[in-house]
Amino acid sequence: MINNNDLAKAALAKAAAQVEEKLLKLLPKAVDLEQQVIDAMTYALMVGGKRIRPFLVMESANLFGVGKNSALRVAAAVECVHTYSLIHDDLPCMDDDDMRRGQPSVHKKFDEATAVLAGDALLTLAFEILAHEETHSDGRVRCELISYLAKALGVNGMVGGQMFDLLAENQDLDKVRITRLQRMKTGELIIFSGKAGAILGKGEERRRQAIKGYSHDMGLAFQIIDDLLDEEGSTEEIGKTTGKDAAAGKATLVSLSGPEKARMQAEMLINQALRHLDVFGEKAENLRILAKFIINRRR
Ligand code: GRG
Repeated sequence: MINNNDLAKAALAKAAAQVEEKLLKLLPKAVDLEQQVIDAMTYALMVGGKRIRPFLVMESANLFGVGKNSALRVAAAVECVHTYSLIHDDLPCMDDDDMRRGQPSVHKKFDEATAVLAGDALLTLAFEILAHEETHSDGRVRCELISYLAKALGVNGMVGGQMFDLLAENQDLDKVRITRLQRMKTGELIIFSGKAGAILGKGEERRRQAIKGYSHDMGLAFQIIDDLLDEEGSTEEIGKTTGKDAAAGKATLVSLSGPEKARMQAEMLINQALRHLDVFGEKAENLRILAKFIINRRR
């Protein structure tokens, strides 16, 4: 019998193939020495990854009746942004990691300057994609996407979360502060990915709130499982260096409550996320499969 993990992997792989094809088309072309930054962007994007965020965009777009091309462009933009964050996070001045997605991180494969520039170029490419009228014919929709994404990535989102994270080593954070840090650092981009379909499809408020609630709860659970894998998984299995949080004295919900309670909390969040999907009926089946996969994933 096919289990949930197999279903999730097959659904993710199908979406990944479509997004990767779109990403290759959207990557800029070079005429001279700037080719190196494009090579680094392409390397970082194509070296793999679960493509959870683009999957979320596409499934959300499906719930709100959005056309395939619009959904794929936003999904590609989100993966560009996510990849930028991983490249910069791996830099020696940040998390200093030599491996990502099972391969040398970008500053190891190329050099530090190229890695910084590749991250910057992926971030700006994402906004260029969203601003293009092929993404949506209505300029107000494009503006809303850009505005939400900018907020998710700025000081009240990913950048602020990363700053908080860098300064929080060896600090006793309580549950409220850890949850806020994680919502900023990784949660906001996941929430944007879920909300993108509702924005593109001009969805009504109740359904917007439902997909936002799902993405919020699923994102937090995703982060708790990520922390559990960092503590319990092997580097070979996960494709990046494990045990780093504990070594750096980083407070996570796992270090605060212990693995059993943390897993219980993740399960509770996933159940809550599933309840948000009730309003969408059968159409949300792939998002249910994703939520159950998040809790059981090994990488
Ligand atoms: C540099 C501004 C800046 C921010 C970096 C997102 C982030 C902030 C750092 C990533 C570091 C990290 C390991 C975060 C924990 C959760 C997470 C985002 C894991 C990686 O996401 P996956 O598992 O990765 O979706 P793949 O490789 O599957 O795409």
